[in-house]
Amino acid sequence: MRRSVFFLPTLKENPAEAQIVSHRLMLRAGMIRQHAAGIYNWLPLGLRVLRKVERIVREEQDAAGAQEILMPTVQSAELWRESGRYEDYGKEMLRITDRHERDMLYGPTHEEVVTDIFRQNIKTYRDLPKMLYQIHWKFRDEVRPRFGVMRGREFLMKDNYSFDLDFAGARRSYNRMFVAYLRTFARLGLKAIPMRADAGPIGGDLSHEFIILAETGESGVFCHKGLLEMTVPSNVDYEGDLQLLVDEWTSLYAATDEKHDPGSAEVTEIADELVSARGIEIGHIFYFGTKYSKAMNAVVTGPGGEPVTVEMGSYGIGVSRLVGGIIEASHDDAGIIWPESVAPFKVGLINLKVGDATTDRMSEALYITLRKAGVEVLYDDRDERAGAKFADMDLIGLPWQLIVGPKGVARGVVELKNRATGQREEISVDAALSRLGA
Ligand code: P5A
Repeated sequence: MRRSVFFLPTLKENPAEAQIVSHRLMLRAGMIRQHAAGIYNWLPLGLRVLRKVERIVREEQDAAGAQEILMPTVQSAELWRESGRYEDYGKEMLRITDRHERDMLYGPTHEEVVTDIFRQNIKTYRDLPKMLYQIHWKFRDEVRPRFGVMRGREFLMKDNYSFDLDFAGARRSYNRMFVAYLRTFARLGLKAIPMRADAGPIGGDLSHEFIILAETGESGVFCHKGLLEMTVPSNVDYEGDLQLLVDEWTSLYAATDEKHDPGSAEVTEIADELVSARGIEIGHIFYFGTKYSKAMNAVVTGPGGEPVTVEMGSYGIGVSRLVGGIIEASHDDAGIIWPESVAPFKVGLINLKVGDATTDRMSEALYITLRKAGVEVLYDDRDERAGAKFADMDLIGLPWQLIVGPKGVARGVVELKNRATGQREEISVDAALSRLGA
């Protein structure tokens, strides 16, 4: 993509409305623009990141055996009356009346809709287990939407729902998601800590929140020090028994599950082995048994011909929140530092002297070669000051900067800068290309 045509409205100044660093940087880097309180437009740079996060989330859901579906955003209130949540959900639910005066709503979550799909189409235990997920927009009329995409009113969620014949099966589904979450967050370059949690309005008695550490987080983490050092297995056999792995991760909590008020410091040691920190909830998983299946009559025929009310769980990831969360976890004073797995482009190619024939020729050649090799590259071909180009490239945080100037070109060299380490080195054009995978 050529910077001269790319729709990338970066800002030099810090926008006054942004209180936390990720919100500031997303606005400054031209990723998002606010439409209304808690409702955002995603511009091309932001959308590229959102799609990459989405893709990793999807790959890990598929690997864990879940199947993707797409449910409507606008739902009928009737299903929610059946589950009993229509009145309970309160003001967070955006209620809509259609032209026939029917009560509708914009989905804040999809337990009811998916249970309805299930009961209409699955009748026998032979079709179990099933895990159905979607990646779709939700609306929750939050009292205090804030921090940009972190606490939006409209936000993108991955929501998965599991259906099993009995508790043992439901537990296996829960464990699969637990492990899929560890893998997903690791691929996104995040250290996520599973914490026992309240089930809240979703209901149920087994639940974990996944929290990434950040000074600006709204959740408290209170756990054994060892949990911060655990590493996620790079290879998982989902057909094997995952209970041991989950037990290992869940054995390292503090003695109490009570919500702990973290101090201001990022991670504080509060007792010999216990640490307290502040973090952002990026995922939340629930086992709630027959709460919805019973109320909505989601029943299958069991092995002996008897009717069995299915056991369910639901599993959410805040996909749009993750984009902000990754920035909270990875930035410096100059801007964003994208992990390669979600970077909007891998390389920022900077032409330091537009109009100089040899520099132009070299830059164009590099641009074409990288693109042909399938390397995602943003080519800054604008006639701007070098300082402005560097600042802009640092702000948007692409992992590599390839800098082409007249002096280097005369000697057959270019400069390669690593955004994360800040390290710059002069290397030959061929070496630069091979380092970038072209
Ligand atoms: C699980 C999937 C549920 O809704 N039902 C379907 C369950 N869980 S949850 O914890 O309420 O939400 C799941 C994740 O969505 C993100 N999230 C938000 N992101 C941005 N803005 C919001 N207002 C918001 N609310 C929830 C969180 O990451 C949460 O873990």
